[in-house]
Amino acid sequence: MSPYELYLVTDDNQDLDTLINVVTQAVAGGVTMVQLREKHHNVRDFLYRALAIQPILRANNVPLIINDRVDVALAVDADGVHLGQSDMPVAYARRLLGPDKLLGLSIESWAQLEQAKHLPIDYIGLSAIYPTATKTDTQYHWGLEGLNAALADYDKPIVAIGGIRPDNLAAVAATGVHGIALVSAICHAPDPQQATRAIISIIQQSRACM
Ligand code: TZP
Ligand code: MG
Repeated sequence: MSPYELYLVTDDNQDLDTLINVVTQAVAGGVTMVQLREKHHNVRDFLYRALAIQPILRANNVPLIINDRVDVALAVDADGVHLGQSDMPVAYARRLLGPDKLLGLSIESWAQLEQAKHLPIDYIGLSAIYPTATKTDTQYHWGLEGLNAALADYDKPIVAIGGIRPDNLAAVAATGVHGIALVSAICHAPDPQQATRAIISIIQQSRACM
């Protein structure tokens, strides 16, 4: 199983108690990686939120990835960083992080995918597969066709993100993509643990049909 298989990205609008509850339940349900994505909190609260969820993740051997901020990741000794195209260039992030931390990069176009082939990253986030209300400024929508073409073109692990929900999940998983990243399908589920279990079962069934 890929370590990226079910990659939870947290919802920056959820308060600390909700964040802890969602992460606890998602881990109990079987997510394989968690990215803390903070767009509204200051750096101090970002760091405290990372420290709040880190023990849950460590106890379950689930890697913690920090979105955007290399400094926060280093300060809390997270397992990796996920960067976008306007964040610190990955070559510099790699210098700070050293060889062992995971480093992911969001890819929003074919030109960026081409450039990514030469970068010191561990995986890419293919953004966005479908339009999504969670992030309304997505530049390009890959769809299943784009995802399949990217999988054929790029050697490192690909995590699909954006607009993936229980009803379109099976088709995305059936492409053989290494990981599926979700925000709302888990964070907004009435029962995140049950939702996570159901999602994993759909992913495993789709893979079994490949
Ligand atoms: N990057 C590209 S789309 C997205 C991010 C963080 C949001 C995905 O959220 P959802 O609710 O799983 O569509
Ligand atoms: Mg970013």
